[in-house]
Amino acid sequence: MSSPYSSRTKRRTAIFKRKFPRPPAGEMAPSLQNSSRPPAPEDDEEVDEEFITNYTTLQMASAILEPRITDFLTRPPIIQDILSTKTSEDQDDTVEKCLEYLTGADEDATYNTYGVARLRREKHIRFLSATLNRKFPSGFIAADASRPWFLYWCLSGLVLLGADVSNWRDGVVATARACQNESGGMGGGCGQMSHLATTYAMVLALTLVGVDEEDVYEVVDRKAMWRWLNSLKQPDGGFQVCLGGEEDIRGGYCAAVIVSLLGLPIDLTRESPAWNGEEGRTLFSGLGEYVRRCQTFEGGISGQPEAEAHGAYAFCALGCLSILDAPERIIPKYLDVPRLISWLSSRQYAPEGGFSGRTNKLVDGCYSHWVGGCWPLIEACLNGTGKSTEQSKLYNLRPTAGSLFSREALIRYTFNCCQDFTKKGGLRDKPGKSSDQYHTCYVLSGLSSAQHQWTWGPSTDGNGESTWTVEPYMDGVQVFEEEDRLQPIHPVYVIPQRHVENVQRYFKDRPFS
Ligand code: FPP
Ligand code: K
Ligand code: ZN
Repeated sequence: MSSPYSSRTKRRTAIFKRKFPRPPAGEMAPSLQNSSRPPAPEDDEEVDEEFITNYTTLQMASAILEPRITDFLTRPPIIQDILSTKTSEDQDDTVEKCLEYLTGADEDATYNTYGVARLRREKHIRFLSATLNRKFPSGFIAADASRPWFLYWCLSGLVLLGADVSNWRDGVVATARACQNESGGMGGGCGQMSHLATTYAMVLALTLVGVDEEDVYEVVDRKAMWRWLNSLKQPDGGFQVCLGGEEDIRGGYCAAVIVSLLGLPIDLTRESPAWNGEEGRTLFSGLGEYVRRCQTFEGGISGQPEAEAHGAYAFCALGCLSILDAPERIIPKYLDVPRLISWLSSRQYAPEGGFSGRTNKLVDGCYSHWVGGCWPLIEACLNGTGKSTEQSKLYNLRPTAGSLFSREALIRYTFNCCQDFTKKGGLRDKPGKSSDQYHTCYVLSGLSSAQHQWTWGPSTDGNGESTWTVEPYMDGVQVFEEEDRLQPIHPVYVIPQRHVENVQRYFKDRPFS
């Protein structure tokens, strides 16, 4: 039977051979440097096999000292689905486009000897700074409900890139003041209704600029915030994202972040919809159970019970649980970890190297964080101290040996496919899409996570508590340049650890009035 893909596959192989002359699988790969590529034939030109063979021999001679690149990152997938649909066509187009970039298609990029494009650090810094400094034209009216988000995305991206953000401090405080409502929480803009997502983003933005100037934290009306959170807490354990709005797992994660950073009490007020007369119920009662109800038949996590599993919600679920208790205790208590790992693993695609957000959809750079950011939390669950819980025994959960995902593949996707190499800068979903602040933030967060090793283990204070520590990830071949390593960010709060600890310390014993 002839496959509907055969002509397409032939074309791909031809493109591939001329772009990427290389010895058979298992041997050394040739250099991917711009300078060492053969001149590309025109699109309809026959591929000259003899030329390719000679060239390959030449390349092999010069490639002996170079590490090989795993085949699955340089060729179309070996197994193709025979059924052709819009979905499979989009997937094929994405593979083809990504292969071009993975093998050095961008004329404006500079590649290292591993074929990895260099980080355009200064350009990305300029892209994000320009957003913060700019007055937006009327076309941006829809973004008026996302002011705190733009602040968080830009400041977080800048901090990841190692830039100083202190000069935006006053602007952030002024925006926080304008977005905050007397009834508690922050809206997306001045005079807008408070929402958990925008409050979360605003609190993170404040912690990003407040680390060396703690007065900044005082802009938050904590008492009103606590009352407002109480009004959103639902009898089934979850949170509405705004008064009368939808209840979903974003609400649970954002509420847990806000409470734990601002040191709010978890007491439940009698006015809360969740109050049922039972003493001892708190803002966190039933939240683990709510998260459990979001795990789907696929093993992934949906926004609400009975919906479709999506990577963004997997991160919310794991982040939320990791705030409520130690990952090794609470994650296996509420989630079927093996099935979640299986689903998360299925999100990384080859040869693209990036992650998709859900089954049968395309890779997208923002999932480098939403999916990629799940791995340190899963590792903490598997490797954490005192892990002999009932669930971990039941599932025979064992410490990990090495990474649970391909860091190299994600790193190649990020540097080669997600950077905008024009003078605009910034990072993007995938080749062909334009860069934006949201993708710049989360592509960088995911890259940072792939470049570091976070460990959850006994604190060196010897106080018997566990804590997060971080080191640069150094195992195996490092395909990116050391200069292109980003700053680490906390795996639960997605801001630097120093900022998390500073705001928590500030509010720890502060009177709550
Ligand atoms: C689908 O978009 C996207 C979703 C179903 C979830 C989006 C949620 C977040 C990005 C994060 C929320 C988290 C917090 C903390 C507020 P799509 O259909 O355009 O993309 P896809 O094809 O990749 O699924
Ligand atoms: K998407
Ligand atoms: Zn995206």
